[in-house]
Amino acid sequence: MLPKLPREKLLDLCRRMFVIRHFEETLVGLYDKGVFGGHYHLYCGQEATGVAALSCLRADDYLFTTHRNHGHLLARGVDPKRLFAEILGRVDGLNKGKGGSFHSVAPSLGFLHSSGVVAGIIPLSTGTAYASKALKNGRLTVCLFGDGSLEEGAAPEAFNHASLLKLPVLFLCENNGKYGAGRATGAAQSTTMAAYPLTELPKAYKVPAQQIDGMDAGLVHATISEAVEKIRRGEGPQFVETQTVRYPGSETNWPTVPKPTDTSLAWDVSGVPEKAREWYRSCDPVLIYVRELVDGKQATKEEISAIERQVKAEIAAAAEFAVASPYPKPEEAETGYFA
Ligand SMILES: Cc1ncc(C[n+]2csc(CCOP(=O)(O)OP(=O)(O)O)c2C)c(N)n1
Repeated sequence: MLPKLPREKLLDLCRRMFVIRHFEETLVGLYDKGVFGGHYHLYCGQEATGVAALSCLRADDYLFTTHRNHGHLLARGVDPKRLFAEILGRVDGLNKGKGGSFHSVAPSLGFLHSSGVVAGIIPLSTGTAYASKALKNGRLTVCLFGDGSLEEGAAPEAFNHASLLKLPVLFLCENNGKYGAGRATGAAQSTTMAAYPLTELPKAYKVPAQQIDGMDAGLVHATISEAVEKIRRGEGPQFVETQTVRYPGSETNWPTVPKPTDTSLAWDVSGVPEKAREWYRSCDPVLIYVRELVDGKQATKEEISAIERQVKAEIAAAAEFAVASPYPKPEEAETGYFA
């Protein structure tokens, strides 16, 4: 369903989803051409969660994210030029090219840390929530992590503290394992987590928890808005698990693009490789959203294509900017770090 928002806002969410999708598909192309090295992770397939959830926050709220961070940074408004440059290790990057894909941060937008250590951010988010409560500054913390984090001891420890102290923190678990390999159909994690459904874990610590469809932007928006309101009212931490299906191009460690995304795929997938067609037809959250906008008479196909064309041009220019940006100077190798 569509979020209950004015048309302008609905179209802005659409634009942000396109930014993430085209940014990452372009990134795969840069990697394939050997423009940068190292491992990176795609957020494709989770856009309806990131974009809809982050649209419910205030500009001064804190955010923490993981290795799958590009989508969160872009959804919050990071300049694609600076993020490309960061991932490519260039001096114009968000963090002067020293953080790379895994550790890109944007403190001015609330992102104090993104971590490749699974679950590492969960206690940190509880820390900022504790500080906000002590300072009475009204700032909420949102901690975005994958389902794998719940297998780490840091998660229950943080839930316990957040619950006892009624801290203003939203634990947002993006479970991209629905129908994943080696998992019972529709029942991901039943083989790796004794606490199943995953919401049982936070509930054991009296953190209210719910599981929702993460490909439904309207449902994500409604659920997160309500959770955020409860936290701001002082009711303490909330936990939401959004379920998504992995982008077909992320099935191996080295991402590929089955077919570059285009609005036209919302209605015709005949040009897509057979094994990815079903994903574009029924799982792709960007295409689901595009179909909902048109069916709900909020935009015409042409209007959406025009937004997409503008985003594609912006992303192409951003990639060009990053490729032209120099590497940091060797004498700067030891600056800008802390340990
Ligand atoms: C503490 C720790 N243990 C193991 C790893 C290796 N590792 C990297 S990604 C990953 C899986 C993470 O799964 P999930 O949190 O569900 O995120 P996803 O990549 O599926 O989005 C693991 C185990 C790590 N980075 N940190």
